Amino acid sequence: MSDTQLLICGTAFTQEERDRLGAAHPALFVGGPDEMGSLDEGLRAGIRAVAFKGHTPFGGEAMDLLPQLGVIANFGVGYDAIDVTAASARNIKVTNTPDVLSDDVADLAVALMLAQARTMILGHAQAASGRWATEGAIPLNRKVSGSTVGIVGLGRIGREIADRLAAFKMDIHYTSRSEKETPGWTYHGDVVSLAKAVDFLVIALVGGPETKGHVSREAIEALGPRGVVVNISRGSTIDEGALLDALEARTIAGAGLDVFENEPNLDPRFQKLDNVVLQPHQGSGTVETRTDMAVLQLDNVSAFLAGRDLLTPVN
Ligand code: 8YV
Repeated sequence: MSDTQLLICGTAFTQEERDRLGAAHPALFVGGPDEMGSLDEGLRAGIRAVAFKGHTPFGGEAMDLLPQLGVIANFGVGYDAIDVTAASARNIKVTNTPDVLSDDVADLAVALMLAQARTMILGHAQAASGRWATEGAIPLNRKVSGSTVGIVGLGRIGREIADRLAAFKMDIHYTSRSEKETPGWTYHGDVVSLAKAVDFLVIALVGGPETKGHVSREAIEALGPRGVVVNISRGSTIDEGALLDALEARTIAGAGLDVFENEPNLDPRFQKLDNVVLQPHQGSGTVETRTDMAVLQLDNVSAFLAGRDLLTPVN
């Protein structure tokens, strides 16, 4: 058996992130859970902690290849790639990186709303190309401040988004597992009722099987022709086919999206749309926040290997 107890798992790690983990604990590396079997059995036998980054499924089969595994420390607040039920059944703890990224993700949600409604992509092209001088101004667009927004999921990130939009004098509506202490905001028991009541629908749900397709075709239809969908959660939380149908037929006004069903290979139907603003899943992607996430992941690994309490366990 080898002395190396940490396995860094995921091609999504930057070299700097790998170096930080490796400097704290001698570590092995694999590109993803599906490559676990390529490690020598003797090396696998010593692994007690996995630092994981990415969105490739991490299931029970991969866990079984690491007989001493006690913790999977995820880089990210969303841990839908990890089969937590399988981990718990094997007495493996899972940790994530909550809170440290909420501000950035909420900032991007607001940016997507503004960029879509104020046609900033078109405006940039007009200014940068010189067409402003030759063709004149772009068509008038759409006021955001003071309009009505629906937040789907008022968790940590949803709350940050709502707080920002309250400063935009918006009328805040939301759904969540249960009604929260939110004076002046309107709770809805289901997403269709929420969509009917608002112009902007911002999805801030956790990913995973429980929320798959939660924003349904019916909800998208209920949003109506002035409706704009913003998604910074997971592509799986909305019926993407229904969203594309509605964007193509203009039965909704548009969308601002940071997440997609099949990342990074987007459905080619997205390329033909002029009523969307698309981002490459970069909600938490600032230098500051990615550093905080990396440090929290490492702190969880270190706590486990030293026999201390985990900082942010999810099971
Ligand atoms: C990813 C994210 O962790 O935190 C999450 O749930 O989706 C992101 O911050 C990041 O893209 C690294 O995979």
